Amino acid sequence: MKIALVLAVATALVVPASAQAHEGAPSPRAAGQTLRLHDPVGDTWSYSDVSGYVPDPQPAADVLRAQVTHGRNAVGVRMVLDDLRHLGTQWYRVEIQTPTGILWFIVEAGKRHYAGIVYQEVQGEWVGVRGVGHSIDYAADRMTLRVPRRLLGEPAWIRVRMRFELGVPDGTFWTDNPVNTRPHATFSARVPAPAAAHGGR
Ligand SMILES: [Ca+2]
Ligand SMILES: [Ca+2]
Repeated sequence: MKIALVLAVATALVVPASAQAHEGAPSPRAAGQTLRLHDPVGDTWSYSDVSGYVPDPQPAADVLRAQVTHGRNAVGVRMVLDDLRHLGTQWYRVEIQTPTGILWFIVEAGKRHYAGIVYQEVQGEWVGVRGVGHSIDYAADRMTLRVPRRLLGEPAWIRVRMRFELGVPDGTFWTDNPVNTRPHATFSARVPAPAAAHGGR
């Protein structure tokens, strides 16, 4: 019953994507069903409640690579950082756009939960979500998120917008994303579903 409830919530609260559909100038086709992104070293930004974004190298928040895989059963998102550590609180924010909407996922890691907890953001609220898997490997500087396609409505394609944020107790935050060298990420190119996942077309 719990699973059914979560699925209903996820389906009901998909937000129309039209407003953001033109961001990021995606190419119409991604190579295969895996999209690989490479990001520069040192393009992290710091900010706080009282300051704007300032270029500020921070290896513990520096995304170097990312990968989006659109598999037959699930969408996989991987982020590789320069020097991921047990430091402060960390948020991996992953938005998955489909032809019918956008779903927001967050993996939060921090003191006493550096293994990470995955949430779905639904109308500003963070709710637990079943069936979404994640892992954080601090030795490999890598976070992996796996979202079943059924939770996304078995989409013909997806685009992903992702970013990493690190906050430390003095109120300083850093952010980076694998799509550009600016503080704010844009959506990736489309990653189509494997033909077998939507009727063999
Ligand atoms: Ca980077
Ligand atoms: Ca970047």
